[in-house]
Amino acid sequence: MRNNKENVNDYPKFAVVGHPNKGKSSIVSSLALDDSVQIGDTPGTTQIKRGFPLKVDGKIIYELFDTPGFQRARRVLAWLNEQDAVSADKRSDVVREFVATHRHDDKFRDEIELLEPILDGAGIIYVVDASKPYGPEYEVEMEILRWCGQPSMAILNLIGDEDYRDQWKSALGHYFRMVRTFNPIEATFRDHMDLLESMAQLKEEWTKEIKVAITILDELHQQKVEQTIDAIVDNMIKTLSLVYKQEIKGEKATSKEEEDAKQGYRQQIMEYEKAQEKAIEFIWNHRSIEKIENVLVLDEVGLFSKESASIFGLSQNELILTGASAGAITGAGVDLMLAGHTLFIASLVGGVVGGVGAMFGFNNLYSLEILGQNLGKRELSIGPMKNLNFPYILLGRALYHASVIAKRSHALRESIKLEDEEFYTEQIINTEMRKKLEKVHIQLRKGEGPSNELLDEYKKVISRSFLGLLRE
Ligand SMILES: Nc1nc2c(ncn2[C@@H]2O[C@H](COP(=O)(O)OP(=O)(O)OP(=O)(O)O)[C@@H](O)[C@H]2O)c(=O)[nH]1
Ligand SMILES: [Mg+2]
Repeated sequence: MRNNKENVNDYPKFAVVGHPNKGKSSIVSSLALDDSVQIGDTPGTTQIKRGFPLKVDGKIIYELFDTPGFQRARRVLAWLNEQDAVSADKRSDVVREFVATHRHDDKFRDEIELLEPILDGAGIIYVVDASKPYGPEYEVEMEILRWCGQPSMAILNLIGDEDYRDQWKSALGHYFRMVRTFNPIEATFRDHMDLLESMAQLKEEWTKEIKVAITILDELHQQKVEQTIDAIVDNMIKTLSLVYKQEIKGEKATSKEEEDAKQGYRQQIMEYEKAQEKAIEFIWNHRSIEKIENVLVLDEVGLFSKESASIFGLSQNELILTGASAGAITGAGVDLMLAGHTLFIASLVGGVVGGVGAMFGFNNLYSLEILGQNLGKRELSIGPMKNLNFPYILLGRALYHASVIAKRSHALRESIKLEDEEFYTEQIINTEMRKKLEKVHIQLRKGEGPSNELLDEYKKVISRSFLGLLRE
């Protein structure tokens, strides 16, 4: 009986099939935006079929079946050919009979797994590695697929550096109406949508639904971008306005208490950043990313070296100007601020240079105060951060992380490296953009909340920068 309450049966389904180790699972992973699909270098990674539905707002828009590769294609085809000659429209029944007859035969386990979703109505996506030469052994597989009588297309995946696509195209053209190149590792959002356009042509009944899916995915992508910007802006505000308080026992803070408070402050900033990254990974459906060094240690000398006096093109002169307009730095403070690159790192590295921070006026960077003298309870208060470069460091890290995540194919299993010095020195925020951002930073440094109007402008600037990075 049809279930018309949910779209249980009606969404398009595709079985991704082919020889072992040709990138079938990688294609499923990238098209289903699902990083839980098992991918591996050894043939036979996928042992059983599994459906990966792509859900948007709880509704399935299409489903991809990951399947094991053909193992005994020749014997299957021999069996099919041994049956009494049947007309083309009955051939899928013969395949069905093959599956029924051999269901418990371990020899054909892989073939049965891969044929089942097709016999249940899935369209066929046949995957080949076109960086290897074509060979007639693939014809047996394609012939079996032809017996299934389902709409089908071939995908040329280039796993290695060679390119035998022309050979493959002439051969595949005999078996498939459509042959497309798709690289699951490097595929961009656009490539994904283009492939869907092709898939929409496979079966008339699915055309409309896949076109709708494309629209839904476009909107979803837009939504993800907006959510990402929100996450970044929220974190900027939270971090830049952070005031960390810690109770002290005596009249004055001991150096240990001061160190603890600084440590607590740093820790909080790092935790905020980690939470932001998690939130952004979640937005983009990356659930199990491994990251190499991801903590806001700010101890990479290269990042703040004198050679790169600017971050985001912030020249020393501009730094002074920004400082003056911020009203935060005066007189001797300017020198202090310019030394800030190294000083800031020094103060964050802790241990070794704990004293250096104090010597050069740690207070000027963090504003370390003792509060509540009269209440019998004394607190050390650190923040908001006064260092003028800090917002740009924070923003640079956030934009870099977010753009890597947003562009990342779900088929990629490599861990990501988040330390890319090059990135920070790039002009991803120009002077005009920076002026707008600075209006908000100034207020946050003063411990004030920015107006909605300023905040809107702030979001727009960050959004422009992020969209630029996505296009790169
Ligand atoms: N560089 C590169 N590597 C790829 C590409 N597609 C797949 N691979 C790699 O090729 C190997 C096999 O990929 P899978 O997606 O597991 O292949 P499969 O066809 O599902 O393999 P089985 O399940 O064993 O049949 C993995 O190491 C992938 O990372 C690609 O387009 N480029
Ligand atoms: Mg696989």
